[in-house]
Amino acid sequence: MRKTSFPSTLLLMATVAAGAAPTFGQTGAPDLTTSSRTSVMSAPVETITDLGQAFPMEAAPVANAPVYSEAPAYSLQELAPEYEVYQPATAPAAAPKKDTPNPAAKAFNVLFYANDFSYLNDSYDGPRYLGDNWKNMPVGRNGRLSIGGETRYRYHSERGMGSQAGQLGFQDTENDFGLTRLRLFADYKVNDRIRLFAEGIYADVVHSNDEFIPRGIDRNYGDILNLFADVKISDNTTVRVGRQELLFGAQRLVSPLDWANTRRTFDGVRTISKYDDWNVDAFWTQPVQVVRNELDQGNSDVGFYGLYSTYKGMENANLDLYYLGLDFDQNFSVNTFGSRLYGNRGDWLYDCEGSIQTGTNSVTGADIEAYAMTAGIGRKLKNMSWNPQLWFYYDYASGDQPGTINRFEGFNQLFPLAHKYLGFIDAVARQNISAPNVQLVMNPTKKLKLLFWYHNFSAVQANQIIPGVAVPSAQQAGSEDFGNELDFIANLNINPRNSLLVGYSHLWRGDRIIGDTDADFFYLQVTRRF
Ligand SMILES: [Ca+2]
Ligand SMILES: [Ca+2]
Repeated sequence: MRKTSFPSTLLLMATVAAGAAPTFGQTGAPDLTTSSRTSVMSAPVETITDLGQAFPMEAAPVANAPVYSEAPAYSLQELAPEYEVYQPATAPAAAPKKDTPNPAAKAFNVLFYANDFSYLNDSYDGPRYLGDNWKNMPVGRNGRLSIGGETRYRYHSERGMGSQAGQLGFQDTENDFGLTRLRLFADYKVNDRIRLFAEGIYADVVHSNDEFIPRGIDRNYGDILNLFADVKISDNTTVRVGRQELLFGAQRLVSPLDWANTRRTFDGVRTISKYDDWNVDAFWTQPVQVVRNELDQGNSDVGFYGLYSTYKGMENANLDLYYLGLDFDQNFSVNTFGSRLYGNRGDWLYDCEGSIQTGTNSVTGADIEAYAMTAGIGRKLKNMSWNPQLWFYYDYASGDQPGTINRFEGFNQLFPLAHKYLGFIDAVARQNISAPNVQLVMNPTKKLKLLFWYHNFSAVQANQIIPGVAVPSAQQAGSEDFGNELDFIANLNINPRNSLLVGYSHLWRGDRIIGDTDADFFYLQVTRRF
């Protein structure tokens, strides 16, 4: 057993360091800027925000993309239903294909409002799938209507991952449950200038063990994910008004969080502008809070706004520059300035992102001074079988220094796809973390993708907590060693509309963890789109 003498013990839960305090509900970002702490037992495990997060990562809009398509610039290939393998858009078309690619393979996007079924026109005579008859249907004089959706089932087997009353991660818990979800959308392009888009969701949990407490973002008994109008106001610019999901860059800071059973969304307005070398988006929104048995509403106490731009003028590389503002009325105001450079040189790949944060915590009066960075370099191993792609990453996010009472140095991860990064067990959020990690992706066949990802986690500030995402933990001050995690995924694309995902993760707890066991996570997911 590890020593847990009180003064040297941090009793905390994930959202805590983060400030168990006010969260934005499941769809919001954990309040990572308050520095209050709560004891382990008082930690309401089920309120932990921001659990899920899918794998999707998809990048900035493509040059020359149709106005309605936010198709990934880097058509990062999909591993999980939305997992991508890095494929620079500007690189020469991959391997020469003997047969023409199936256009259906790219029709669905992580964001259903960016789906593109325009290939299903009168002259198309390629493969067809369930639901294709409802796509791109002529309506009125110039209108087109597409209707479709998705069913997803995921079975979880979790050990040492909490989600029971009074139990944190790395304690003796076992939960087996299933997550079910249905999404339906209708996309009506009225004419060249106007478009209406609606998407709904129903998400639920099935489980048999009574001790299990579903996470807040597992259930939503009928709600609206997207309901907006697009109006093209000039050749370059479209204005979008209404409820809308947001996805920027590699989703390290802003994501619809597809892994979650409910997905994250926002109410507000966004302008989407495309020029020769630049895409520039501006938005002002309120995060929508998931309430399982009521209609979800935007949180009027919170403002999330910003400017996200992508420069496409370089060969084989893109540069993102952004500003993101997050105001939480009585709690804090944080500004995030960042950039991301990603691309390739031959078989070498790179993906680097850095952001700094300023602002104030209105509860403590402290100034916010924080930063985070990711440096990734990858290589396509072309001469090996299964087309491996190997990546080395280093992720760093500042933690609060206890000695500086007037400054809060903990990074606020905003609204990320936290599940994808820093381990699929979801025990580590992007704050107070130093994490070298290695990723290997392989394609044994066209339809099968395998991913291995190994992480090492250390605290930047040994006396501060590393917040969890879905899995909070009790941690001991003084030790930096959080542990190591191995993630494995196999994804089979049965066809462009149906996929099967199997995953297993194990987290070897380090000296820092106060608990009885390592964490194990097995899951199986079946997705059908139509
Ligand atoms: Ca609801
Ligand atoms: Ca401080």
